Amino acid sequence: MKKIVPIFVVTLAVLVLFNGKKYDELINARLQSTVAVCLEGESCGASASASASVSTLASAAPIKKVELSEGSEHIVKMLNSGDGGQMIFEPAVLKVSLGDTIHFKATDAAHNSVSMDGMIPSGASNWAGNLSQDISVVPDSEGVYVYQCDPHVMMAMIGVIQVGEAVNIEEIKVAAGNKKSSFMMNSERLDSYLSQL
Ligand SMILES: [Cu+2]
Repeated sequence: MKKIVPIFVVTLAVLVLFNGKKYDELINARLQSTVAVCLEGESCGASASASASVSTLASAAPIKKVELSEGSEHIVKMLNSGDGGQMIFEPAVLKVSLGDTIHFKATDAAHNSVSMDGMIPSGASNWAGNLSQDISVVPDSEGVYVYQCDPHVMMAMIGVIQVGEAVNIEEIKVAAGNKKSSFMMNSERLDSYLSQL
């Protein structure tokens, strides 16, 4: 009779192992099954080609990095509506050299350009234009600057300028993470802009 207990334990262990293996197989099978992605009018291929088209789709939108802007004078328009959406600076992401001038143009009225507190290189001078005012800014330090339009900052009407090397990018990313929750609309804009540097 004493042998019954060990046999029971061994049987139980085997069952647990077997079921565990089965469970893993189930999970693997589920992970391997891909959703077929087919274009209208085309026949759906085998699962191999379906998974291939899934990975193609996933890598189809790489982040486009902004090139160093040509020349030493750069224009940023303040717009009610642009290619990137409503209430927007255009271009919203700019890479320039130290000593370059950025001209903010009040193409549409009731916007301004104001450097954001805690989002410019340490020791750099801030700037603040009036509403509907064209201003020209010559950043005096290397690094990343984030600026806003005061009336539309809640709609993430912001812009990013990299002057020379992005020496303060880590600080800017931390500050951007904290700032994001204050945007009522377009909260993905700042991260998206920073990813283009
Ligand atoms: Cu504005």
